[in-house]
Amino acid sequence: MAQAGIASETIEAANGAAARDLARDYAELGARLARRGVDIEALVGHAQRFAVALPSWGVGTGGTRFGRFPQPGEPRDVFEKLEDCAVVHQLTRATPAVSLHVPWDRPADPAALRRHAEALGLAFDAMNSNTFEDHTPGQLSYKFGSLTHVDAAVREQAIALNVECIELGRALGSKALTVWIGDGGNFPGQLHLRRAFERYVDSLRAIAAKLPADWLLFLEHKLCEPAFYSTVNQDWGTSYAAATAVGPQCRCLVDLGHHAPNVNLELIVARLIQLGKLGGFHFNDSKYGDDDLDAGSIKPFQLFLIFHELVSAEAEGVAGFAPAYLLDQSHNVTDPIESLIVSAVELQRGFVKAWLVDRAKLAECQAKNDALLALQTVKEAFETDVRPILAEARRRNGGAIDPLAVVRAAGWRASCAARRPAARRATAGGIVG
Ligand code: PSV
Ligand code: MN
Repeated sequence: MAQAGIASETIEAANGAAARDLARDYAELGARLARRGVDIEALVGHAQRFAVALPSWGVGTGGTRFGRFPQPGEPRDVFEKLEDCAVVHQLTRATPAVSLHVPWDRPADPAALRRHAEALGLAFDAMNSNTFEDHTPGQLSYKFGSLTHVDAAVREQAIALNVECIELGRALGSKALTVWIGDGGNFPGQLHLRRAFERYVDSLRAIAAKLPADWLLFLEHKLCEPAFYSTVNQDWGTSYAAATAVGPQCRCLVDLGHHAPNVNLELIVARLIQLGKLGGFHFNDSKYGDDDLDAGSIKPFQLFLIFHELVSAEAEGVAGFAPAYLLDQSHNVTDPIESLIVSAVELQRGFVKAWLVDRAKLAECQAKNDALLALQTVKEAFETDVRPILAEARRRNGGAIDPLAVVRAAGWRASCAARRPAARRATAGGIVG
């Protein structure tokens, strides 16, 4: 039976205590926005419909190659992972779906897992295949690659796992498969760079041939790691070339942490929209290298500018524009549930602020080459404090006005620790499982 999340009375009591201040803040912000000709109610509507999927692997503590420091009460299987995800959604009302990783999340009974998710009010987003680790004793090893391996038998094995993901996803109601491979070379000369890419495309074509007509295949690129010299799908250009070669159901997925420092991510997003190949996102943030930190924690302006591109495309009605949003970050020193709550809200903040941009004024600045006023126009939206809008959207959707305070006060982590003795090692999570 699905473990009920936080008692609704707890949320209602906390909301009751916070309601008066929120009403006052909301009215003040509404008046300020009205002076700018902005209807606060429209912004609440945008906040209310914002949704980002949760990674099943994100509710476990992540780690680095130097170690991992697990939380008490970490989920021990996919059923418990969904219970934690449900709490994030219960409080934020912004995370209604979960993305699974196979074989980490391979259920013995998919129908039972689907019933469990439905009982928790959750659906399934994109499936993910793990061919970057060896799982089963005696299997062919992925040490030197998977979909691009020089040995056809290893490629077949990796293709078969992806096909299994599609079949499992069909049983669960998913509509997409995300493929990230760790394939690449650690030393110059190790790989024939062009041949490896050709094998990648051939393997992807074999996977795409098994996709139901209403499914999408997302290709996730990554600059480096685990291969430290060359990565087969290392950047958005490579990803675009592969997605184009594979066909119309294949799109590019942008993980914000998978680029060289200073790369202009919003420009990549704009290009992929323009080319009709933006599949979706893995949201996170990073100071140095990877998908390490929580969304919006380091570069909130960049996150806002990415949403500015996304919202512009939506507002302009770009044909076929419907990217998938997913969080993918490594929670090494925080409670993963708290990080996911804060990150979901951070994304929603970027989304709502992007709707605040005065697009007519911006178009005018662009037409006049007024660079300074153009920047001020986007900054005006970015600098607006939209917290009352986000809180009001959560309140109206039945979530918590202050989700972080509620998850702490309700003692969810402590109750998990009591119910989930760490008899065995918690399942994989984060960058290093
Ligand atoms: C790889 O770093 C990645 O971003 C891919 O999305 C994986 O599926 C995920 O992290 C989990 O390791
Ligand atoms: Mn990712």
